[in-house]
Amino acid sequence: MAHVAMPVDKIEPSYLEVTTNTHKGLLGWILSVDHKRIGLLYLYTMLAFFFVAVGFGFMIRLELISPGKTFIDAQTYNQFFTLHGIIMIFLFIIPGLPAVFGNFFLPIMIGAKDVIFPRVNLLSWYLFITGGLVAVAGWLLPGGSADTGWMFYVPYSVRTTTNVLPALTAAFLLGFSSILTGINFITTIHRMRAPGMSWFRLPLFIWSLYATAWVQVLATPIIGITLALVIIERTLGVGIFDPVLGGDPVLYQHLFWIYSHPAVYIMILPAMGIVSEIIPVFARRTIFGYKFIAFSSIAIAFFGSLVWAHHMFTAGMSDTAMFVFSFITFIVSIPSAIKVFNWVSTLYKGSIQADPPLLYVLSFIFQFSIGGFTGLMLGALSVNIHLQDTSFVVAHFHYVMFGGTGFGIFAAMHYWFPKMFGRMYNMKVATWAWAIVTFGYNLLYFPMFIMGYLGMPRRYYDYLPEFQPYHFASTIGSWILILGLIIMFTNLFVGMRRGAKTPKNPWGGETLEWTTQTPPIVENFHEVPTVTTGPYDYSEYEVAKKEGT
Ligand code: HEM
Ligand SMILES: [Cu+2]
Repeated sequence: MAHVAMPVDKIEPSYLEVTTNTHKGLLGWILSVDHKRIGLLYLYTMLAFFFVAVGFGFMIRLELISPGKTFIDAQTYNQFFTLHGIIMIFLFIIPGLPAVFGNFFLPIMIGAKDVIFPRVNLLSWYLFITGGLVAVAGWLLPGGSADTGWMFYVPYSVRTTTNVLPALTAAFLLGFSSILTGINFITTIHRMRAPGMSWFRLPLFIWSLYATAWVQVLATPIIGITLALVIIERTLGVGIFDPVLGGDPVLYQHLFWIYSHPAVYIMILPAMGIVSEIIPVFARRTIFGYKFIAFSSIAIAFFGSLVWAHHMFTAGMSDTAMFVFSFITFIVSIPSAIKVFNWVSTLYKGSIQADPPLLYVLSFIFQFSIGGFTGLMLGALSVNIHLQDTSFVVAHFHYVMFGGTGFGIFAAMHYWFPKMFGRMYNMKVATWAWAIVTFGYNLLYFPMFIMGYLGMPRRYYDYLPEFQPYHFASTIGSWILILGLIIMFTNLFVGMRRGAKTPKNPWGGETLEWTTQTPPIVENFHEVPTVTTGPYDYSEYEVAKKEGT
């Protein structure tokens, strides 16, 4: 661990009490350029949007509990899953780890007092909150919210009478927020590292954020331009994508997925980073294959940018093109598998501390593996033709995005909670919540694999009676999952207000954030730390264990 000068017993007011301006109350928060406060602003607003989107998920599932109409009509059903998908992707999963935990912990983990562009950082949150409000505003306008699905496929998104413009504008603004965060992180990692913090001493969460930031900066402008073109076509009637206007709808799909597939790595890479952070701490073992894990993040970002058309195997591409995209899709699974292999190798023979952060990581590994394997199935041309646009695909992306990144966010919340708030949540309740969430989650999505394989289409409001047992189980699963989420968030909220005070390093972590005061001071460190070793060095612990002392 790093050498960090820390005046003994000098506790200063934390970032929760003072900040970078003199304002008190709300203004002290929304005008603060302190990366920790900006991280919390993202956390609270992101969770508010998450709860709204979970509400839509709950209602979608409730409608599907039995064939025919349950409580909403088909048009409302289309609007619910569209807003559910838009919010979950652009306002929860994409900002979840980079904008919340990256903002809070990246500067501390590299030994810096803030990101390099603090005002740009605050601007990225303003864009985030504006984009979020615009996304839901469509609901309040005549015609109601968009019913296109979160992919805004043309020509329907050019022709639909619902309010697709606010949703398109929201995604455009949120893309900018993501780009600014990426620029901030790349420049900060290059320029703000503490003395001795060389690249191979960087925590793996930082490597994953670095790879993610390059995808944010290089891929996001493409979706921005594409959505702007749909807005132009819709408002000015210029033919770009709509065949009636001489446009090409398949071109839209290429442009959309050239961003949206790499976007899944903006979602999963930081979650993989948090898993690499937590496993060594709760296994008390030095991570297995540090450099392989670090470089596999870069490899995933690179190869992940070359597979976008595997979403279009039923869109009429040439066999050669389909063969190439299918082949590269298999290649991308290799660096992901390297990570899973190294995580499991680190756990093997470790001194396992089964606390909530590790429990969510174990669920991550189980669910992400199912998501990964079914991704390989969908990458195989013959299987894809059969499963495209079925609920098998819906199960697949929920296993990678929710079962992966979502559970990664839950793991990060439970891991860094004591450092962020200086208090601890109830461990027993947290463990029960984890069990209920994990069980409900798998009961909700696993039946979707089976019925999708049997031919249940996605985005259908009604279905044949033979699918009902699966839908019934899946809906019950959603209730159990949501019950677990309510227990989890209530426990964290109570912990934040009344939890027991924690020491600065309750888990025995070996990275810089565990050396700071708890909660940290505004400048993070009393003086710039000097880094002398790599992260996760548990060699002493392992030797002692071997000697049985
Ligand atoms: C309580 C939690 C959730 C429930 C009950 C739920 C349920 C569902 C269901 C049933 C659908 C399929 C609708 C259909 O095709 O007819 C769906 C679609 C979707 N869900 Fe979730 N989901 C939840 C959480 C999430 C999370 C955390 C994400 C994060 C990425 C997510 C992202 C999506 C997306 C992108 C779609 C596709 C929407 C579209 O077709 O345009 N969901 N969800
Ligand atoms: Cu893809």
